Amino acid sequence: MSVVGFDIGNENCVIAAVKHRGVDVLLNDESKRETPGIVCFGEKQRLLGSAGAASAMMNPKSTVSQVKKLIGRRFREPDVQNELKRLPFESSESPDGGILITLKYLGETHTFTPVQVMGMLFAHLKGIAEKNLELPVKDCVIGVPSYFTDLQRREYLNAAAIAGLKPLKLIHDCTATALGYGIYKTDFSNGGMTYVAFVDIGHCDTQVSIVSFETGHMRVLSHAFDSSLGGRDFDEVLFSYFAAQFKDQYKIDVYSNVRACIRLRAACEKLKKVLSANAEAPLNIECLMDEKDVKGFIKREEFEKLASGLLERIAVPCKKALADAGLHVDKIQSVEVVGSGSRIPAITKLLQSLFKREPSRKLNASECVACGCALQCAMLSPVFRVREYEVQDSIPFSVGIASDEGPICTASNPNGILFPKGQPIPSVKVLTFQRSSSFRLEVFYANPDELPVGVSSKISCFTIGPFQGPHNENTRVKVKVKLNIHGVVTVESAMLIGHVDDSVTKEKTRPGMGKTESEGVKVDSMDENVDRDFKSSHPSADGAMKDKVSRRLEVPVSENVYGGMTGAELSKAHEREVQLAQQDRTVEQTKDKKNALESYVYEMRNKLFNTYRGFATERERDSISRSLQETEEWLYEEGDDETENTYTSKLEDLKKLVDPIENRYKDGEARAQAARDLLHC
Ligand code: ATP
Ligand code: K
Ligand code: MG
Repeated sequence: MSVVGFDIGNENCVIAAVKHRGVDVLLNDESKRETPGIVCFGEKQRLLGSAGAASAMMNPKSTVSQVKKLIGRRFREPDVQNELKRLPFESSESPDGGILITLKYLGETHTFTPVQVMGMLFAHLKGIAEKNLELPVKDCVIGVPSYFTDLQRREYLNAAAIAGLKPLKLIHDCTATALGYGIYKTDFSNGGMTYVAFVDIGHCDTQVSIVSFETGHMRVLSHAFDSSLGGRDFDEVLFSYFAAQFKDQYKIDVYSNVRACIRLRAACEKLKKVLSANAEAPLNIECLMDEKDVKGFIKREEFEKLASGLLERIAVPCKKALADAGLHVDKIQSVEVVGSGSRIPAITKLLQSLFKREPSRKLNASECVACGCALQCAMLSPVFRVREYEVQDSIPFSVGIASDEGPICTASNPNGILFPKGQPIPSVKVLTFQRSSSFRLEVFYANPDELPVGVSSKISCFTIGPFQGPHNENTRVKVKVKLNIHGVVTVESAMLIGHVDDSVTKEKTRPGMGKTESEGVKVDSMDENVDRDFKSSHPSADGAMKDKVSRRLEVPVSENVYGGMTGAELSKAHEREVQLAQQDRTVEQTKDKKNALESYVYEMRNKLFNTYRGFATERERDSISRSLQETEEWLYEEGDDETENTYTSKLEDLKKLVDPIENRYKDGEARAQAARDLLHC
């Protein structure tokens, strides 16, 4: 079984795998270490990754990128609207408020959700990994931004399921990076505890985490982020600058032309990269629009001035991460900068003055997340032995819970917050209710200020029941709420405890619930954290049940995730992906068969007049030669776009003609060899 880590970037995806001798980054079909996160619906088949990127310009309206920015989000969020404005494909609102992507494919109009497109991308990356490892790939760990909501995490898991992957864990990007950093770390000078700041600047986002390291152990102290600040915003600054300049200078409005926009953006990204290594850079685009060639030029200084607002924004999550970790900047022993968006020299300067030390670039900026994911996967997989290392991560958003009677406030969580910001992942809390019939629990983000702007604070709703409690004040329902390994909130179980009337429901006794779970999840001590629904009318005293026969009855739980997929929708999406993949495979196989026929024609024509010359009569040669010629012409005309079977049977027909001659040649060769052997005896 293979052990794989995926870093799904907005721009670049990286795949890593643990092999016997460490962690390797896997190469894609173009032998590249990074694969663009692009799905392009081509004329006959889908083109994914590098192939997708290569045809994006030809086919902008059928090319989907930045799907990570769209997954698990609402169509009407202002941020989503901004995003969609830049993306050339058609989009609309789904009946449940999500996003639908509409495009033409194989002559028909198709609609996909971001989850489906992400599923395609996952399937592509899975394929690359399988080809590399020559093994099926299923178990994996996938990196997610720390600011991903419950829904976004669930949608990632759905996309993975569509692709046939089984994530053992969704891990925060910076946590993965920190794991790769910490697991090999041996130098713990200052009293055994080291604090490190990880700053990851990608294409679309900036994430900062403060992590403490000790021997055999790391703990994430804080996560902070700007979910809409990354390398592309620096491209955008250049884009606006040149768009304005070209309007004056060349009288062209690039904003009015989709293709011109794409080309200028791409040129600005290149220019930005050149400016990372040079003090000035030129910009030349031939025939940008209205048949005009454009020329521009900018100095690094000028660029930094234009980008000063963005640079200031990078400081915000850095300061917040420090404040949330409760650490003064002097305590930070190292600032590890990753993500290719951070390669701008002005960013290094800014981080240096902020953290009062030179940022370190020891880690591989583009590969560290994927490698950390692969390591984590190996640690979770039963088939790999990895050194004992404890990773303690936490959520950056406070999760609240309310019942249909109102917020559930307890002594330990007076504000109705179940999992406060900083809560370790995974965690379980047990709530106790006195109810006699089914009830609902509403899970939500308790502090909207912690969320990215415009993100809904509604998460999910769980129905506990139906059950019929006996009308007995000592009967309680214990609900285990879990913040699971992916950072998703679920209700793990609900139990009816007390005097149970056997006629009401079938009984299922369970040995006493232990304090620790088999999966190694820490359950909050029951005594301290049996959080009681204070609003219930008869709070029962602890231990009231002890002398009596206590019975436990499992109560059904159903969940409704706002904006999420149902099981039926998920299996339909999976089927659709299987179908689309089959279609792609057919196109590939047809291409292969066509190529095989074409090469056979060339090879045989050559052999007929050389190697096989002496083994065919003139008549045979003429007739075969004619057939080869006809096939060649057919291939260029009506046979250009035929089915796999047609190419195969054409090839067989030709072989029937050529085989006798080939056999004669082989016989001749064999006889000659035998004669030679005889001579040598
Ligand atoms: P995200 O983390 O936002 O999902 P990602 O992981 O795909 O995205 P990265 O690959 O880390 O992002 O970074 C891509 C960004 O880095 C792009 O905006 C790209 O222009 C920028 N970039 C790459 N090389 C350089 C360079 N030499 N100088 C400046 N920027 C660069
Ligand atoms: K990346
Ligand atoms: Mg990234």
